[in-house]
Amino acid sequence: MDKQVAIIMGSKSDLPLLEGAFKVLEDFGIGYEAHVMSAHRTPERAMRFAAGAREAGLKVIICAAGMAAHLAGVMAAHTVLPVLGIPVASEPFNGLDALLATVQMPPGIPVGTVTAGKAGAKNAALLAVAILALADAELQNKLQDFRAKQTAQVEAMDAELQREIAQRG
Ligand code: RP5
Repeated sequence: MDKQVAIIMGSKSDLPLLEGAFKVLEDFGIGYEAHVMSAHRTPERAMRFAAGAREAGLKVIICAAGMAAHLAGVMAAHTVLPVLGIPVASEPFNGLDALLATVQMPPGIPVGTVTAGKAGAKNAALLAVAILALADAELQNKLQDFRAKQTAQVEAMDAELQREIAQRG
């Protein structure tokens, strides 16, 4: 399977957060690769990876990093591929630092910043799927099915809640 998405994390400590992103890509049948790279601790490796990503056949790069989270920005500076950034929460600022560092890119070098934390990992993967689906009608149909199932699940939760409330009466 061609690897279309790269998931880069600033540290192996970010891995548990990214399980949801792996699962989404696996559920949609999208090939991916994952690496630990740091904008600060392995700057040359991060730069080389981003610079070679398009030629390697990648289509989207997802970066997760905490603290002064420059990973997504550095990747975006070295590629024209879409780069999505997931702010990772860490002490003492609980992710607000990473959110600002990831989202506040200067004009000209965008990073598509998603929700912080686990929800962000899932959303980054879904956004990557949506980007890939622009050129893949089958994938777009799968995305629509995913949304329909999600809607049905929420409606089922409401029905369950109504039954529980009725039993109280
Ligand atoms: C960031 O610093 C990483 O993305 C991680 O979220 C945070 C802490 O890294 P470690 O000290 O666990 O390597 O670069």
